[in-house]
Amino acid sequence: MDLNKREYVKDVLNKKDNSKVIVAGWVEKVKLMGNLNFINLRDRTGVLQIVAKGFKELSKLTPESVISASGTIKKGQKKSGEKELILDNYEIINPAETPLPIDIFGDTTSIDKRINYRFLDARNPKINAIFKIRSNMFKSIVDFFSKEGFIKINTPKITAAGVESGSELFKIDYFNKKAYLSQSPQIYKQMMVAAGFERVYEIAPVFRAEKSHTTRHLTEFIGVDMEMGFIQDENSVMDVVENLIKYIIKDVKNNCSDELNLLKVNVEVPKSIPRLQIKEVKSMLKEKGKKLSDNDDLDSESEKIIGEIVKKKYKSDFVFVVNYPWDKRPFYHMKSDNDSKGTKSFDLIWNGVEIGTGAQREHRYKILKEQAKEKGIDLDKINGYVDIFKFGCPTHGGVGLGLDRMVQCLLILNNIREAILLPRDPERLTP
Ligand code: AMO
Repeated sequence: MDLNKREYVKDVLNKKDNSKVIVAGWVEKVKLMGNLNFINLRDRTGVLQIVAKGFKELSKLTPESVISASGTIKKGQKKSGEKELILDNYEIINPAETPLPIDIFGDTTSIDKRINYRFLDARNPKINAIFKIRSNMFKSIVDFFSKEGFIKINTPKITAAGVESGSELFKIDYFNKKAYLSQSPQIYKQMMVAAGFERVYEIAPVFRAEKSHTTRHLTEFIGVDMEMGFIQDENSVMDVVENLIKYIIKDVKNNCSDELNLLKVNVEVPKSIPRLQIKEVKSMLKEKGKKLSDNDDLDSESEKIIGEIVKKKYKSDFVFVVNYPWDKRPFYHMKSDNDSKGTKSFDLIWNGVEIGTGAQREHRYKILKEQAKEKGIDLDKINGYVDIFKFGCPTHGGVGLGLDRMVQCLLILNNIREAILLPRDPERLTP
């Protein structure tokens, strides 16, 4: 059968009666009724009923086999009048063995086993829909940044040192030298602002050697990082992040309504995202029985509670928490103007999960050196970083967002592993 002439199910369903077509896809179901047999054929666009008069050998056709089929389009017998294909001929491209190792269309297989067989799992239209939406989110982010004049950069993922003090590095053997997998493009995005690009972004893998067994941590995730120059303060960055979020949700709603319906997800474009001082947030938490000291960070439980409070009080799924304590922020965050214990920083929380961290950066060489010293970091060890601030660097700031967490939050998935095709965590290196 000539696969060059193959048409998609979605298009075939709109053809006039008596049109001759060739389709190809996976056998979802075979119904044997003696002389009149039926095949449900699925491709990436939908499911088509094939009516086979005769073809007794269809009893041997196993579910999930891949076939091509030719025939004539006719209005079907169903009430909906949906078109069917009256089969002339078919070819088995690849037969599927039985039994299938997972329950593709049911919910009896554990997520762990489903991921072992992701190439089967993703044949479920609901799973497929998650990744179509994820793909659209990626496109929305690229569209938004391009529209806003950001340049897309690609930075090395094999590096000599890290800058994210809190997270662990994966060591690699680099021709007998020590090297690490990149835990953030932080240095490079700041470097490219100083290089004169002013506005840069990157969407790329980020590696974290954290032994976290949670529903929101991966050891390899996709970071959406941006950095922008000549900012007034951290609010300039939050303005852009807020517009990005609105753009993504609007775009996904416009382009993925079928997938959102299939997943029964209703998302609203936020009107505006409240910006709350961390001190204020801590007193709200205290009222709910969660006590944190001035220097504490928000743990995941606090983020969950604050998500609920904000939803009730501000009718918002999102909140920016601002002015995190210097104790808990990396050395490159700028300290607050009137409070050396605070920073010009923020986290973005979506339905109780942190999806982004950002700040105005310290661009003044001397002060940056002092801040590094205060945190016990030897700046000489990250030479490339120091030089950025010696030869003309504007005020700047940026954010790092986690794409996988954003997909998880948008689709209200209970595990980040549902939001990424092939997750990596402390226990998983395959497939
Ligand atoms: P941070 O370390 O907070 O900040 O990371 C930014 C965002 O990345 C996501 N994220 C993760 N997603 C999945 N698994 C993980 N283990 C994981 N760790 C982080 C989260 C988080 O908000 N350089 C700064 C960003 C900046 O200031 O521009 C940074 O990397 O969504």
